[in-house]
Amino acid sequence: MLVEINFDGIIGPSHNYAGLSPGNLAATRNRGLTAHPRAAALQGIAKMRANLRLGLTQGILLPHARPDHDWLAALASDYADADSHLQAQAMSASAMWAANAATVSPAPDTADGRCHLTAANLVTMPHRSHEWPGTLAQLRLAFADPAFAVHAPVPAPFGDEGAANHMRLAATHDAPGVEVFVYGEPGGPFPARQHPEASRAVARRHGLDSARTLFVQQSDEAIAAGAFHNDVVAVANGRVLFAHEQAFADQDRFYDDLRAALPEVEIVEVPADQVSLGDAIASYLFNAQLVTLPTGETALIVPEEARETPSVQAWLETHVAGNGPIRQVEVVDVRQSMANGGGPACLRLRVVADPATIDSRFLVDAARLDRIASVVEMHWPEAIDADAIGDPALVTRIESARRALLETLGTVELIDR
Ligand code: SUG
Repeated sequence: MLVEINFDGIIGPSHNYAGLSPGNLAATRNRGLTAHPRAAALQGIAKMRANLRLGLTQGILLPHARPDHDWLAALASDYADADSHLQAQAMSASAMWAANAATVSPAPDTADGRCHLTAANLVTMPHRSHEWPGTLAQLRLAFADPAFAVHAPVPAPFGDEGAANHMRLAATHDAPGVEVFVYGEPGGPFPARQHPEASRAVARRHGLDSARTLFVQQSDEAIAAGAFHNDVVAVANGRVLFAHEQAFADQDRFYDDLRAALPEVEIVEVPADQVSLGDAIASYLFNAQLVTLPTGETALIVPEEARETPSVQAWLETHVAGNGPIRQVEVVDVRQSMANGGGPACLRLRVVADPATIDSRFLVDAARLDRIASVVEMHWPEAIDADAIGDPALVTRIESARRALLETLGTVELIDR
């Protein structure tokens, strides 16, 4: 039986605020702050526990080997001698944002009836450009069953940021769906990270039906206002598209095409005169997990920041009190990730699959989350100052913390990745 599984990136022990992502306003604003990796990882675990309580199926992706010595070696450098910007890029815990790990096309959408996953190349940001080998190694383990086809990234220079720029709509998760790829065009103040050529290549590899595949341009205003990924201004689940009025370059045409491909679609558009693009991006209203509960109702899992933004709170209250498709709002605290521009939806990769076909080391229940939390409590650094990342004692601590997690989960084969 096919169900939607949310694979959350466990927040790694090197989580820090180095301000590495221009165009990501939170990360830039918080550059230099002291980060709290232990609290960060426990917040992520608490979010997963809450999702289990809602009756959702939960998976995990693991922190990558940091610092990334292989990447530094390819640059003819090593950690101790590297310039501080290379140290920060090699140390980044950015693999936590699993929405950028890959693009996933569930089996009902593909020509060969397998679920296809393409690891994202993330070439636009140097600190993320070396994530893919670690991601690919994990995807190949977790999805080794013949029910899946796991692909290496699309080659550079075509930037691909994975599921953060991809939406899937379908009458039910196990029915054929419409896949929407959202790309950006360069020319604005910030980089457009998703190249249309990458999206088209992913769609071809996955064997998607062109009648159910849309390529849509993200609006320049959204990128300029800080929506560095589409999932900061839009999210879809089942037959519901939830989007800001200014998310797309040609909103009307997109909606027409979507209605033609999926007549039962329900579009929930938030008008700019009720929630400005600025408020949407600051609150991460759309970087929410839009999920189907076991009852069949749709729930929205938002960060606390959404509740604290008056225009957003007012919109949510009115929508839930009315007859809109979102029937329930859940609130989670992921503030440590949020300060780097990563909300609830950034932290997860959705895969529609039969859980029995997935390597069980990548699936969690409450007891397994308790074991992961114990490792985090014992081994994750309490705090990392931005100017401390070159400290050799910190490097040792981070590496042994990750080893302890891999040993607990039985995944030591990933130690160098
Ligand atoms: O790529 N932040 C991430 C946040 C990714 C959010 N993901 C989604 N929207 N799906 C990024 O900008 C900040 C890292 C730093 O500055 O240290 C960072 O990489």
